[in-house]
Amino acid sequence: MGFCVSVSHGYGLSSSLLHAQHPCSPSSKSTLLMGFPLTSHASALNRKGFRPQKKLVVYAKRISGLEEALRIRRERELRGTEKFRRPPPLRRGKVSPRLPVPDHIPRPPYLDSNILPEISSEYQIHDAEGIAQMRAAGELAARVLNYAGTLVRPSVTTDEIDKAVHQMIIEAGAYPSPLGYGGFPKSVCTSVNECMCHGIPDSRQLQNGDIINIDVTVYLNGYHGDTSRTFFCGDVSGPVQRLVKVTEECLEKGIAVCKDGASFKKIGKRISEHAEKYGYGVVERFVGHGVGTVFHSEPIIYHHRNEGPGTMVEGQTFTIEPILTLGGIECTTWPDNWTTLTSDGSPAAQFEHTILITRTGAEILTKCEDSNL
Ligand SMILES: [Co+2]
Repeated sequence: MGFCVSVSHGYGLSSSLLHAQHPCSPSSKSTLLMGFPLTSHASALNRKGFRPQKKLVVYAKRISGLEEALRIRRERELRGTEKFRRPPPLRRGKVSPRLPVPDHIPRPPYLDSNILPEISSEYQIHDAEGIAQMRAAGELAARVLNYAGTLVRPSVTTDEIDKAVHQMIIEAGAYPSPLGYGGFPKSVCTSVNECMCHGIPDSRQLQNGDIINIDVTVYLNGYHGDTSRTFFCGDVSGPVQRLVKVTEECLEKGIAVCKDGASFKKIGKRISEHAEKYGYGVVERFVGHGVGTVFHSEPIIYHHRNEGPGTMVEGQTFTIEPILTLGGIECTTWPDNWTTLTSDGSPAAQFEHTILITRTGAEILTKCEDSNL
């Protein structure tokens, strides 16, 4: 699902530090940096190992020069030779009552509590039967997402998209995984413009020029399939279109390095390299995750440069779900404890697939044959 999980410090995850308890306000960001100093400079320096003080200064200067160039480029894009007009800030609409799920549909185990479940520490590695079930869950999630995308147009509300997604999922005999997860009130996440993830569907009508990420997770026969895409609503400005396109490319490039035995840290390296070419920020706070019979488990998949441990194993399933922004990567969470926006109001885009690791590569389980993806 588009519920990526929120990173705390260290390489592991602690559910007590998930965003519901710790919205990523600027103050919590500083905690993150103290305990988890994997900014692009720090990790670049780590790779080089110890350096004498003088060289370090030179190196830091070079990096800050590069960052400055990237910042100027981003600002130029925001000002826009292509007339990028920032839409009005996102406002919360009215959230309709929770939709019912028929009794015969099996429910995931986390519904009894409004507290976010612990992140399971076990990798999810499947036998042939499990792989068949994962394929089925992934295929349904992809079809639902594709359908949801066809509904995107000016004047449609995100609540209407939620209702349609909910209906399609229960008609397929599956449960919409986000519904009731940690108290989440809806069946899908809809994240518009500067909302980077976990937007709650509501009465807001989509506007011409909006972008919207729709994040679908289904729980089918005991297995979760998790996928999201960012869609255009009407005429989207050139700079924002480019952000969306590059974000999708970043997902593809992250997937391309995956295979049995590959290091997880390669994913973040490859994604960051591509995003940096365009001067886009890669959000660090939200990460990909193991997915299968459990919604969120290890491994934690960082999308930024990192020195995290671990290698991929054949038969393993996890998500990759990078979020890129046209400006800064700091985020702010609304009092609803879910809706997370870029702090500077710049647009954000996200794409996500559930993948299966094979001996020679990765199979995308949430690829929709009907779409271009
Ligand atoms: Co996810």
